[in-house]
Amino acid sequence: MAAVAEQPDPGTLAGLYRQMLLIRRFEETVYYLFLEGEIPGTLHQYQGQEAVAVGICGLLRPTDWITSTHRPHGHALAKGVTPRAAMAELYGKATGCCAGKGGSMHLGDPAVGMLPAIAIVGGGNTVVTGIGLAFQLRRSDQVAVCFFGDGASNEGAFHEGMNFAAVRKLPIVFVCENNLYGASTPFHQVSALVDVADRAAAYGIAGYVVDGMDVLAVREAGAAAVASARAGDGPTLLECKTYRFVGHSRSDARGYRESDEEAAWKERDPIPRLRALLPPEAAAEIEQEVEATIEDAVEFARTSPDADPSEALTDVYA
Ligand SMILES: Cc1ncc(C[n+]2csc(CCOP(=O)(O)OP(=O)(O)O)c2C)c(N)n1
Ligand SMILES: [Mg+2]
Repeated sequence: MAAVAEQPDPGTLAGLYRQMLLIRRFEETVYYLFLEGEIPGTLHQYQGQEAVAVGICGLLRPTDWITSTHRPHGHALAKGVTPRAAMAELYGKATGCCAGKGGSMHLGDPAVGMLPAIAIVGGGNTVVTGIGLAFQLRRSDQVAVCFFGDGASNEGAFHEGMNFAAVRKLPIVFVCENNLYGASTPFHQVSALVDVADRAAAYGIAGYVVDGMDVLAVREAGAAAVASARAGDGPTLLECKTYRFVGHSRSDARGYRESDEEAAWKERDPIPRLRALLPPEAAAEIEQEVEATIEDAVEFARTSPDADPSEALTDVYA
């Protein structure tokens, strides 16, 4: 694990708390709305993993890009998709970040540097090399970040993407969110290596294990990896050990997990952990703000027009 991180200034700490809480409350709210039948489809939720998206995306510029997965709500909000645009997308509304055509598994917006999320496991791991190569060929100092799961690390795309990025020294940070399971499959049953980070050595790049339940540790490890990519020193693999507090998707009763395992990880919830570093009044003020933001987003989504069927084939490139 990375060393204990140095504490950022109070404004930065407050910002990290606001972002993590925004994601948590967004997720809790959409779960309720999904059960009420207001949100169609299914949801793959991010409760528990907030420190990873917030720790990394807080280091990026609007012109840096990220790729994401079937579990993209946290990445989208952390990279700058507005709560209104994200909520409206989940509702299938024309005002959503993908005009209501993508839904939960495809959140994104090129305007904020997020490729609409790819739900094919490992899909982002090769696509991100194209983004990184474009940045390199243009001689820009932009950085691309690829978020992916432990399950994706056993896909061929993981290996191809890592190798290509390493050999071409592309400006990429690979961020593995190891939440211990690929759906119901425990990672230890499908990997003889304990740490995904150790695989970096096979490609000749650095890999680090990071406490993914500590936003400051993620931020510290991420800062070095982003700086290295931006300086032209090539990719890094960060493995953030984390845990999803909810099922894989909304139909998952989590029968494959022990309740004491869940309780042990809840003890490490990144949100109260950071709150303890803030003055209580400042934290309470942020909590009120976040509630108002979420209420506003729900109201916006509810009252927005549905995506128009006549638009179904616009923005389709093949
Ligand atoms: C190529 C491919 N295989 C299988 C699936 C079905 N599937 C969706 S999510 C998932 C598990 C992914 O696990 P992981 O990469 O650890 O991400 P997590 O769900 O834990 O965030 C699977 C098998 C898929 N979407 N794509
Ligand atoms: Mg996983």
